[in-house]
Amino acid sequence: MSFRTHSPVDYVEDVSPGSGALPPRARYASSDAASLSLNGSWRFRLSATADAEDDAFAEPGYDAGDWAEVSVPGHWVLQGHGSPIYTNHLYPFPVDPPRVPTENPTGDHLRVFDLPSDWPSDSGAVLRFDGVESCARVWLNGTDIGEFKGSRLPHEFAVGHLLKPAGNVLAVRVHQWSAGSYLEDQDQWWLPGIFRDVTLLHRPAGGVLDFFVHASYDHTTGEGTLKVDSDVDGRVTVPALDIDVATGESVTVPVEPWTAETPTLYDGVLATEGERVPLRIGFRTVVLEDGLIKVNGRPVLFKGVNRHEWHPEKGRALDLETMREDVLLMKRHNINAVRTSHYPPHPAFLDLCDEYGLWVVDECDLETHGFVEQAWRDNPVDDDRWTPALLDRAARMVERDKNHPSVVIWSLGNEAGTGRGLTAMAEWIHGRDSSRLVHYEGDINCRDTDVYSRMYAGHAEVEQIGRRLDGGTHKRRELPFILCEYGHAMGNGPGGIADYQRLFESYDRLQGGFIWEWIDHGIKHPELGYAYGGDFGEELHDGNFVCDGLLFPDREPSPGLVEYKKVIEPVRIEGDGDGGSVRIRNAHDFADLSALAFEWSFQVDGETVESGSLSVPVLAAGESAEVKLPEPPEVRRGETHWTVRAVLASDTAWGAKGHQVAWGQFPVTGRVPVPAAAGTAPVLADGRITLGPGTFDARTGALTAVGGVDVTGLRLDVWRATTDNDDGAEWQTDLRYGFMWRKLGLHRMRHRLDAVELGDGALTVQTRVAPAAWEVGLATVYRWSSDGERLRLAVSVTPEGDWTVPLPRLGIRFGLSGAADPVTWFGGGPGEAYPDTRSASRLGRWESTVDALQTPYVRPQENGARADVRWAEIGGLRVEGDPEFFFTARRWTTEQLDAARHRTDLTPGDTVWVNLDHGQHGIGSQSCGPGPLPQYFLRAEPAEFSFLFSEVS
Ligand code: IPT
Repeated sequence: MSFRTHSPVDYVEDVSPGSGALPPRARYASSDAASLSLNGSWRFRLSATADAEDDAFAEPGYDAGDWAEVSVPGHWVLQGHGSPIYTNHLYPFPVDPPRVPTENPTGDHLRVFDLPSDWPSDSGAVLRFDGVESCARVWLNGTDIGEFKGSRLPHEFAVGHLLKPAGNVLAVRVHQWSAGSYLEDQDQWWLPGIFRDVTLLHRPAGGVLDFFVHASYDHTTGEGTLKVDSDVDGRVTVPALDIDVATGESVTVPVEPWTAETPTLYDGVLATEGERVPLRIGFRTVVLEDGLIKVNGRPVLFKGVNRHEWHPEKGRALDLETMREDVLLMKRHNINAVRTSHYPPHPAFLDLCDEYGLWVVDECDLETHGFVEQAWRDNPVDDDRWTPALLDRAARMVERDKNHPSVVIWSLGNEAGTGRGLTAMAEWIHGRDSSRLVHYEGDINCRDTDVYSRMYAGHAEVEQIGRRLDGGTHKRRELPFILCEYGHAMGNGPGGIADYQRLFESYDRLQGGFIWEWIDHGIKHPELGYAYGGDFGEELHDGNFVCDGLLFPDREPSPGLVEYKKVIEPVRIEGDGDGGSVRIRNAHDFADLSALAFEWSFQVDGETVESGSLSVPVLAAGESAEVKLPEPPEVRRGETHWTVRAVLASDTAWGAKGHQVAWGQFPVTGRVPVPAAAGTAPVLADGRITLGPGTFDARTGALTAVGGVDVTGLRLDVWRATTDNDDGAEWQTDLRYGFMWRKLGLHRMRHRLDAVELGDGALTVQTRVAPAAWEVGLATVYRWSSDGERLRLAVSVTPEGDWTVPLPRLGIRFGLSGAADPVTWFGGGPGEAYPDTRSASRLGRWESTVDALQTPYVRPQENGARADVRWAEIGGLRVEGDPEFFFTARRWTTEQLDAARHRTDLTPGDTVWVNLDHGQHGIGSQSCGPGPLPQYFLRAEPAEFSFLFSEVS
């Protein structure tokens, strides 16, 4: 006999999208119809299973006085009830679709509300949920009005007949796991709850239902054509364009087009008998033509990011200001496109994209990545029983977002394998909206899609694709290419993005890409700083793979974002080689240069000695000009540079006058050679050797002081606290050097002292630096000399044995005692830079503190190196490098940095550890993509480099 018959919670495991909801329709931000936000504090009760409690709580009069309270929108696991789980693609429950575990955290939410006194007395009303994870059942005043899945999609219910003026009881039961969870396996935290707005909307008789704004632009005539299809007839007015037409009728007038660079929106109104809805209309036409994505007749280059919704305390429950901050940060960092990975965002985000100007790839709430573990068996997207749910998701996205000019591409979802369900979605979308393109990366042959899209392809392959030598189906060969994900911004990195950008700008077919991803999903944590996977005791998790953004969790830009901003600048500023003029190229797709002002400055040894404004012709998009620079100032001695900057000429919606958009820097006269510093002989006395300002231990040859500055532990150093990109993802088939370095023991090098030799002009210390267990080593000679005032160290390194791996770093390290602040240097700055992340590093004089030199990656790792440093002063010591060096200083050792899991594991000691590196290995993107390109390898080869030490006077 079986006891599992019909249960009141059967809907949870039902593949259907739900029941009771109204058909999906266009979203509009406001109207003159009344509405009531039901956001705020709700009563809350958590149960361990879906059916632990009956539905008595939904009945009017139920006393929930002893329940907890949660904020809506919100996730209960971030409000003290249960905890979040992070997995990349593994389902955190047994895979047996559509069944889910008996342990199914279920949150009953209760809210009692009165209608405002001026709420209209006619009965039409709709209750709207903008996002609930993952499945909800809803009762109003004791009546069951339906249930739904599709976490990041809106659901509306007709409720007018159930409303009372006062004491309405809205009960919502939310289940963490449902059949829908199988469709929502995006790489992110699993966060149940009512995480977007809940709103009651008055629906007046004759009010607006669904409508579709068609606003196209003909670049050959400069005219826009507007037609608004509406389920309810009415009129459309656009005062600025003198438009007043009936719905369904089209009208063509001269307009300014909408582009991400010039986001012209026209305010209009859709008026039906019962309602007036404000419209924000952007005229633009998206087509596939000549194998390219063109908007308003021109190909576009996506300089994009993948954006998950994230707030370090509120999870995916974002407020408007946070969304605006995201958009402003993107605009200020030259980003022009967003892929809404991997679900439609809060609708207000798209309003902001329309307003400020960002191209949007709007992606459906769909990912079934976990099925990859079973060779995609039982994948819902290839099982007709699930197709209604997939079509429901496609429709809810397209219908909600179809009136946004910013949305230019619909994406079916992410990492869901292949199958008939995806084809059905693509067919439906193409049929419903022929004015946009369809994307899905998993459709490798572009059977259903209009764009060839890949993720994390290496540079060489991208170049092949750009050259159209990649083969593939006939259809695919005709299509443009985008990298929907590249440049994995986990920890330090991504490296190599400038090299991608060069490819994008060299081959028409390559229409750009989207960095993975916008922001680290760290959760603010009292002891750990920011928590990541595993910090909540999850039995399965993927660690800090969830912290892979260009922003830290608190939205501070990481060096990766600064680098990206430079790499994608919309104006290219290059020197002509002889210092007399500058070449300016307008790299926009649409905008001319009228919004920008140009400034020149002239630096001697990194200090600006003169500056002025530069008059640059108002170049159209794509045009270049050679612009003459003024006569350079007379300079007797020193290294000189021109710096030319493009800044906003006046305040814009997203940036203030003077905001720097682009810059270029080029040398005029080269570096003055570092003096030789020889002539003084080392003197041995009392167990010490002195050589000019240097004091050494006579037995070991170790430097102990430069003048009055104590120095400890100076020696060759090859180890860096491996970055996420050094470690690489475990599925990578390429060599993962982080792993190999550790295996070889580069983190535990032994230093054998072979000889301390006193000569006439030098103190020479011979050593061999090598790891236990292996034959490889680095014969290292430290040769000290002095002119009496300054102390010169020449290091020569000769690899011995069979080195099959590059070195993490190559240089020296030493400790300084006490506070070493301030730190000043002449070299690259202001931020960190590594061989393949150095585009944004600008030569100058910089001042900082040891603490401020650190880049606070959520999982601590190598960071903070300043590149191309000529000299640095720290803790009373001055160091000049020949050649230039990478400069790093911190209040903990590399070993401590390497061992730390969270920022809070790092506590400053008494010593400041300084690294002066002749080289660093590239960064790459191997935490998900390819490693560094060969030209950024730090190979184990013979090397010589020197430093000149002196006491700061
Ligand atoms: C790719 C996913 O699309 C994205 O959601 C994220 O997981 C990213 O990787 C890594 O952070 S999938 C990967 C297997 C290429």
